[in-house]
Parts: sequence; C-alpha cells; structure tokens
Amino acid sequence: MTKKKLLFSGMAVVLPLALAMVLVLHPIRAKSEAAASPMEVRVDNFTFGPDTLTVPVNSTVTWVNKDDVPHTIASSDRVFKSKALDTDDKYSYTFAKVGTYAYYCSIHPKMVGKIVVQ
Ligand SMILES: [Cu+2]
Repeated sequence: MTKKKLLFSGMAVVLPLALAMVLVLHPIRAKSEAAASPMEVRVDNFTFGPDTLTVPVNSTVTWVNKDDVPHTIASSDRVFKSKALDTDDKYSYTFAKVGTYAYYCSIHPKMVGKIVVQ
C-alpha cells in the first residue's frame, strides 16, 4: 500500500468514529441540563409549583412569577424575603444550611410552600 492510501484508510476509520462519539455524547449532555432545571419554583394561579421542593445543600432556588398579579416569597422564619415580583420577575436564594424552610406569599398568606434542604 502507498503512503497516501494508508492515510486515506486511516481517515475512513477515524471520521465515522468521531461522528459516532458526537452522537453518543449528545444525549448525555442534554440529560444533565435537564437535571439542573428542577431548582425552579413556578408561581402560577396563586400556587407554588412544586409546593415542596427538595434540593441538596448549597443549591440556589429560583422562583419565577408566572401569574398576572404580584407575589412575594417570604420565609416563615424570616430567613429570606423577596420584593413584590411582577409577572416574569425572578427571585433566587441559595440554601447554605440543611433544614426545612417554609415560606408564603406575604400578599396572599394562604399561598404556602416549602424548600427541604438536604
Ligand atoms: Cu401572592
């Protein structure tokens, strides 16, 4: 075999392998991105969803107001409190300590939720 032919047959093996790697690795990356999203609580229709969210310690939880009325995120133990969130406004808090954090909306105190930090 000539040198040129050897190089060509080498490429013929490497290229499909590289392509296969991209195809195999891609769904894994998509999966890990999806795992990061449950740190979000949607405020919609006067409820927190999910109403109880369990997260590992040092997680940052983000609340997003999807309602057309303002809401607040107020910890029952006064650990954290947001300003009034208008539609699509967000509030984030990082939970550095293990524990159960009950919270409510100070405008509509019947709206309650809980963050469980493990
Ligand atoms: Cu509210």
